[in-house]
Amino acid sequence: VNNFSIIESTLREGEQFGNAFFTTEDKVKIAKALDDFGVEYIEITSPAASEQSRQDCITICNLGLKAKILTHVRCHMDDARIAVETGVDGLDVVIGTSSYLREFSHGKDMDYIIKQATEVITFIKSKGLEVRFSSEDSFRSDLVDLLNLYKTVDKLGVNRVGIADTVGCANPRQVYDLVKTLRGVVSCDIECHFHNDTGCAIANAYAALEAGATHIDTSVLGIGERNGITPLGGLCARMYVADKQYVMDKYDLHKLREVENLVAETVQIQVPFNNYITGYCAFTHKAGIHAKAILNNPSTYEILKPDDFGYVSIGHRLTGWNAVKNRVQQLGLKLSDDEVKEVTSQIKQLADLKPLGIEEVDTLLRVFHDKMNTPAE
Ligand code: HCA
Ligand code: CU
Repeated sequence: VNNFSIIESTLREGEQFGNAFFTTEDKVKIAKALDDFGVEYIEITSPAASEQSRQDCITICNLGLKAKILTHVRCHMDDARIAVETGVDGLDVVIGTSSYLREFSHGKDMDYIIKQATEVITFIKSKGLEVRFSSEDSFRSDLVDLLNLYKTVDKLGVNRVGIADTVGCANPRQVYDLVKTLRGVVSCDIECHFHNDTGCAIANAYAALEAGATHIDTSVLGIGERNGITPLGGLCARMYVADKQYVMDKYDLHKLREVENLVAETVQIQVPFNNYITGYCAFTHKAGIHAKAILNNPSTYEILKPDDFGYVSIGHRLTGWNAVKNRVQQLGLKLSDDEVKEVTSQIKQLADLKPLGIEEVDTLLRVFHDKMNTPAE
């Protein structure tokens, strides 16, 4: 599993999230933040969707980012013709409507689909661009038809074929089996896209990678259609545990919080309290026995090392009040800047004797907060 790329789809799948209305400026900010984080690909909404989408697509292509820019289009010549003129590095082509799929899974119209796919793929390749070919709702499609179709497009020279769990019904074992089978049939790369309706999106991504997939679609905080897809941060947590050095070399994990906060603010949601890595309780321990062990040796109950994700230790004598203010906000406590400065000086005094663990600091902050908010008698 230590050879994969992220196709970051916040600006495509994420734009289908109920609360998402990205302006050009929002898109540019998000694309830059994702590029800083280090994702290999940024997927953006089809330029055929609207004139503004087309212009934004061109704008993002002109930013000169390190990440490759992909757009996502239906398997139609009309869409492909518009997309290849925008400056993108590649096209993620998807077999469009579900009625196709229904016919497809009944074995009808297979010839039509192959003809259409051949025309579109050949055209994109003639422009020297990357191309991925994917079917929607792969897990409820007829396996024989699916494999035949993928075999055909593999021979046409696509860079990747894609599997999409459009409705979020797949479980990790089904994913493993399908990807493993597909791995034996095509020689190109395999991209996977998992919806999270039953909470399997990260596990499914991991199972796909174990079975030989090479590319995983994510979005920041998992935003997308319904309850979304594999979240970027959650996938990073999963892969960090599988191969820490590989993940740390590829991605700037310290920037995860920043990109999540940016997207959360843009679509007006809160980062969930129990979010992977960045949720405010991700590294808090309440049970006395856990807390004590953590203080002696953090790896006792923590498989993710907070420092690797940009957590600044605030329990030492050099702690600045801004770092303390961050933690106060994470804990959902309300303190004025002056109050934060006051509690910071208390932390420094105690830390002069011995560095404090995050537990001790949290307790101190809560006690201080309660004191400030208790009406004087
Ligand atoms: C869509 C559906 C899609 C496509 C996924 C993909 C899905 O909005 O077009 O092309 O990889 O979940 O099937 O997001
Ligand atoms: Cu999707």
